[in-house]
Amino acid sequence: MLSTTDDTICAIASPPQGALRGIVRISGSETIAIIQKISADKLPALGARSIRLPIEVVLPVAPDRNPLTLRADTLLWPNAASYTGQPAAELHVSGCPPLLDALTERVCQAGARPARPGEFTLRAFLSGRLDLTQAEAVLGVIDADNEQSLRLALRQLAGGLSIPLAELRDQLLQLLAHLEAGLDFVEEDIEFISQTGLTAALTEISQTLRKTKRQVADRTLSAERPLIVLRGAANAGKSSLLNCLAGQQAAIVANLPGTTRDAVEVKANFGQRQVVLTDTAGFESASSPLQHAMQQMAADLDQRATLRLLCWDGRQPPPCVDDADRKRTICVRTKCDLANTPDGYNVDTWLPTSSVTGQGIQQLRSTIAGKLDQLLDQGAGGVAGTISRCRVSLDQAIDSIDVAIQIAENGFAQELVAAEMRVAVHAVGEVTGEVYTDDILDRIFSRFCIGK
Ligand SMILES: Nc1nc2c(ncn2[C@@H]2O[C@H](COP(=O)(O)OP(=O)(O)OP(=O)(O)O)[C@@H](O)[C@H]2O)c(=O)[nH]1
Ligand SMILES: [Mg+2]
Repeated sequence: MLSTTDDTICAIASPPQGALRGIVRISGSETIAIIQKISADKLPALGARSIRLPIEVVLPVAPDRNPLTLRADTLLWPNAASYTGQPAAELHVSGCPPLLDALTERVCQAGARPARPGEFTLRAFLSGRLDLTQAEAVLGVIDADNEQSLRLALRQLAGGLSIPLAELRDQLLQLLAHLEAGLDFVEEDIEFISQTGLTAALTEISQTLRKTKRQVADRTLSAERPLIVLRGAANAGKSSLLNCLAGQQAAIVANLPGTTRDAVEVKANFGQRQVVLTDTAGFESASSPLQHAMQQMAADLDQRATLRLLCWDGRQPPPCVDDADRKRTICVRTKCDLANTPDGYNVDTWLPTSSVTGQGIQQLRSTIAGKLDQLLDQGAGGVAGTISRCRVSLDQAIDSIDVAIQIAENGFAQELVAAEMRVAVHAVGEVTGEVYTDDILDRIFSRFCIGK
C-alpha cells in the first residue's frame, strides 16, 4: 500500500450514483502535463499560484462517432499547496457517470494511473499535510450520519486530537533529552534534572495521558447519540415526561407504581442535537430477582448516560441528588398542575413541569440542549477508527511512563528510565503518525473509498 508518490493518480471524487456536478481528481508530478495533453487548447502560462480555468477536453468515444468535446471547469494547484502536498487538479464537469468514466479514461491515457482507495489522503499524510488522526477524521467526516459525529470529526480534522498529543510528545522528548544529557556526564556527576524533578514531570505526563485516553475513549460523550436517562421514584411521572419530550406515546403510563420495567428508548432532538431518551424503572427496593434485574438495568443505563433527568413528584419526599452526578443531572419537579409541594422542601433547584398542561416543558427542552452543549464540548473525543487505534498506543505509553516513575522513585539506573520513556515516545508517535508502519497505513487507508 505504501507505494511511491512519484506517479500521478486519478479518480472520480464525487459520489458514484451521479449528481449535478462530478469531480475527477488528479495528483502527482505529471498533473500539469496531463492537463495540457487533454486540453484542446494551449494552457496559459501558469505561475506558482493555484488557478481556476475552463478547458475543452476531447473525450474517447466509439470509433464511428464524432469525438465528444467536454468543457471542464478546472482547478489547478501547480505546486505543493494542494490537499495532497503535490501538483494536483480537479476537473468539475456534469455528474453523469459515463461521462466521468470517459474523462477518467482520457486522463489515464494521458499518463495517470487509477488511484487506490484513500490514496489522495495517504499522499496528504505522506507529504505532512495531515497527520494520521486527521486522515482518519476525513473518513469520520464522510461517515458522519448526525451533527455531533460531524462536529467531532471536524474538530479532529482541525487537529483537536493531534495538537495535544504532539505537545505531550514534545514534552517527553525534552525530558528525555535532559535525562540523556545527564547520562553523558554521569562520570562528572553533573545532573541536568533532579530525581524529584524527573518523577514530578513524569507524573504530570502520566496524568495528561490518562486524561487524554479518557477523553478519546468517551464515545458516549461524543460521536454517538448522547443518552439521556429518566430517573426517579416509581410513579413520579417519568414515562409521561418521556412521551411529552419525545412527542409520541413511546412508554406506557399508568397510575400504578412499577409500570415501567424494561428500559424504553426513543430518539428525540434537542436544539441541533439528536439524542436517545431512555425511560427506566423507578427507584424501589430490590426484594425479588425481577426487581433486582429492573434496578440493575436502570443503574447501568444511568452510568452510561450523558445526562440524567431526575424526576420528583413534588407531593412526595424528594429523591437525593448525588454530588458526584450533580454536573450531569437536571432536577425536574413533575405534576406541577397538581397539589403544591408540602412545606419544608426546597424547590428552588427543581425545574417545575407538568406533562398534562405542558408547563415548563419548553424550558426543560432548552435546559437539556444547553447542558448537552456544555457536557459534549468538553471532551477531546475521536472518530471511531482513531479511538480503537489510540487506545492500544495510549495504554502502552501509560504503562511505560508508570514503570519509568517506579524506576526513578526507587533510584535505579536512569538508563532504564530513559528506555521506558523512549517506548512511550514511540507509542504516542504512533497515534499521530510520527511513527508508522505500512501495516498501520494499510489498515487506515483501506477503509477509504476511491477518490478520497
Ligand atoms: N396531573 C398530572 N398527572 C401526571 C403527570 N405526569 C404523570 N402523571 C400521572 O402520574 C401517573 C404515573 O405516571 P407515569 O408517567 O406512568 O409515572 P412513572 O414514573 O413512569 O411510573 P413508573 O413507571 O411506575 O415508575 C399516571 O397516572 C400519570 O397520568 C402530570 O404532569 N400531571
Ligand atoms: Mg414509567
